[in-house]
Amino acid sequence: MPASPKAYVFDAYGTLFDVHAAVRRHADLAGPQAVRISEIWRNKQLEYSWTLSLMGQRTDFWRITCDSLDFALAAVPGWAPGARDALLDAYRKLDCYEEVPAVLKALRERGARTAILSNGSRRMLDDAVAAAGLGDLLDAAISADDAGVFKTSPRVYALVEQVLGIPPAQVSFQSSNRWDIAGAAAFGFRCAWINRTGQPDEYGDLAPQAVLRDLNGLL
Ligand code: 2OP
Repeated sequence: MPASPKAYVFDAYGTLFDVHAAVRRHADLAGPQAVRISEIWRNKQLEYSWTLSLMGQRTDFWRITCDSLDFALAAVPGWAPGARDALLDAYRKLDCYEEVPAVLKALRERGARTAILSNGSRRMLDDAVAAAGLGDLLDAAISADDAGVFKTSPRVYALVEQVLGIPPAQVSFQSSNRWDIAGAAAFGFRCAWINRTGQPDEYGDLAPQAVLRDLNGLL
């Protein structure tokens, strides 16, 4: 049986922080198609990250987050004035999922290191971690900014060893994004897919070691 991981590294958006919390918080401003706005916003944000990475263009994830919201608001009618600013402000302070603080605390009590590895810009991650009160429960919040490219480039996953000094085989990587798990598995991390919404599996050749409903399954 493999030894326990020395580090637990988490994707941020969708895994620790609920990306749909911003629209939920301002459902009155987002209008009758709030859920659709949130879905388009997230999907376009990811699309832009992959498109720009393939072009070799370096772009701040906050810029992508603003551009993708602009697309969603242009595509879906019915939102109220002030929606854009309110949604962007809320995105900087997203709710974390309820089990996150206790799970991070328990992992650290076992002696493991804990960290975020995210496409989010350094400032976005600092704001999100502070707003959710997770600062004392994380050893590091590692931004893809430092690699100049977004996940699923191996250069991003390589930042973990550079920052924590722990080799990939001793790292457990958690993400709710199956595409991120595929990238992390290809890189050599042990992976847990946090399948919060019961999605069907994909990327069959790049499977996680575990599929969990939420982060409590790590304990
Ligand atoms: C991340 O936090 C975008 O969810 C992705 O890296």
